[in-house]
Amino acid sequence: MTADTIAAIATPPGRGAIAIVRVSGPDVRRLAARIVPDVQLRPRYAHYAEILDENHRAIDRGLVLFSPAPHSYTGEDTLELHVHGSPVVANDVVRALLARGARLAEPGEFTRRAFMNGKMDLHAASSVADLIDAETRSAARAALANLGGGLAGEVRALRSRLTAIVEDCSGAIDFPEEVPEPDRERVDTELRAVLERLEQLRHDGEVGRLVREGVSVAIVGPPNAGKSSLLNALLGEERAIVSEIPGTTRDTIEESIAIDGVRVRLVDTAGIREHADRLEAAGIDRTRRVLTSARIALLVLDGSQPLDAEARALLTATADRERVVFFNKADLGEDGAHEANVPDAIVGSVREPGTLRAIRAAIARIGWGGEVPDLERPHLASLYEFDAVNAAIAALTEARATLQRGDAMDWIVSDLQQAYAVLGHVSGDFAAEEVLTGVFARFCIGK
Ligand SMILES: Nc1nc2c(ncn2[C@@H]2O[C@H](COP(=O)(O)OP(=O)(O)OP(=O)(O)O)[C@@H](O)[C@H]2O)c(=O)[nH]1
Ligand SMILES: [Mg+2]
Repeated sequence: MTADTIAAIATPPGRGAIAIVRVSGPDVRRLAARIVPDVQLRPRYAHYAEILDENHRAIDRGLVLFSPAPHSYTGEDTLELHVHGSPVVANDVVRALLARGARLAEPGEFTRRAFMNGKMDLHAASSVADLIDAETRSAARAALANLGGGLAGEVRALRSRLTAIVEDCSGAIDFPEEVPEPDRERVDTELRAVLERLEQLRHDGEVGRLVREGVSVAIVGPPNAGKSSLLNALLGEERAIVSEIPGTTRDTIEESIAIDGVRVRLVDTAGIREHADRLEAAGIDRTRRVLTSARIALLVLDGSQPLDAEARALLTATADRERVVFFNKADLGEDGAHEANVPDAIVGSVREPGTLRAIRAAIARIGWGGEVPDLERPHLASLYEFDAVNAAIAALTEARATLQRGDAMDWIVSDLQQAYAVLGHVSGDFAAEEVLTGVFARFCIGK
């Protein structure tokens, strides 16, 4: 049990209907006796009482809820004080608690204690922050699936299967006379089954990432092609300045739209051309950076004109990546579009609703295979979990290659042990301090 007692405001800063102050730790009963002396604490009962400051002056009247250990969020004695939603009142309650010996909680410290006291596994604890940060309904649903737990148990089961294989192999290595080598076919089948499950986990995790973070799309092309016009048309509002002067957009403009309920972050950029003044050149540098980091390149070209050198260079530069090629200004002609002859290119105009539909569909096809992503199973969410599962997949793939080459069985043991060890990070059986710090640093104070 943790030695000290922590307190913090759990509701957002600013005015509201109510504010909640949360207290957790071994000293909760004593603190309650001081600041709500009229209350005879009953577990999970809503007491209505006067809350006193350290000089016995009333701060407010509000609800007092007591949850004794271990049946509370943190697993410790906790107290929740619901007061009127004024920042002054809530702060005074915290100040009174601190004056009586409580300590101000660090970000995520309540949830960290819940994890430490075995109330939730690390994966579930980290999904609390994902739920709070969710920006779309599907992101919230996915986080809730993780909050329910289950991933740790699943990964633990995979680890036991690896241990069983290692034990079989070790017996044969240690006592070659008495213990026969395990059947290669059987070991391989078992490894394949574990690998398939890990790959499924990785796949679900990628869907989860998509649902949580959305997809970034860089709108790039030569000056005057109609990039800003496209951004405005997709948004349905005049967000970016559009003009017939090439080089109108100097800085990147980012806006989000939803396609199939997925957040799509559109970034309009400065048109790329060789001979640009200094200011424009700085914008073009930025365009190149956005292009590198975006998931999808949306290349906008003037399809009514023969292609110039910039348009050709961009077509070549984006040929090997995920992209949508859009020849705009079809109302003025399609010469450039026909000349370029790019498969799957969209030929049309930002002024045509059908063209916009085609562009949205192309983003959906590349971004999530056209199927609305949804995830109601526990799945990988943090970077360290992805790293661990990738490392385990690499080690087990190597082990299978060793088996198939017909090499000695003892060679696979270290790969299996490696996979077993890294998966311990995902099941939470083996959490390094850096990982814990990383997980809880994302939280707000009071959670
Ligand atoms: N006829 C026609 N004109 C268009 C179309 N799309 C855009 N334009 C015009 O093309 C000009 C350039 O449009 P912008 O959207 O500012 O082009 P841009 O690619 O953002 O240009 P920069 O910001 O300078 O790189 C404007 O005058 C638009 O009205 C189209 O489909 N047909
Ligand atoms: Mg522009």
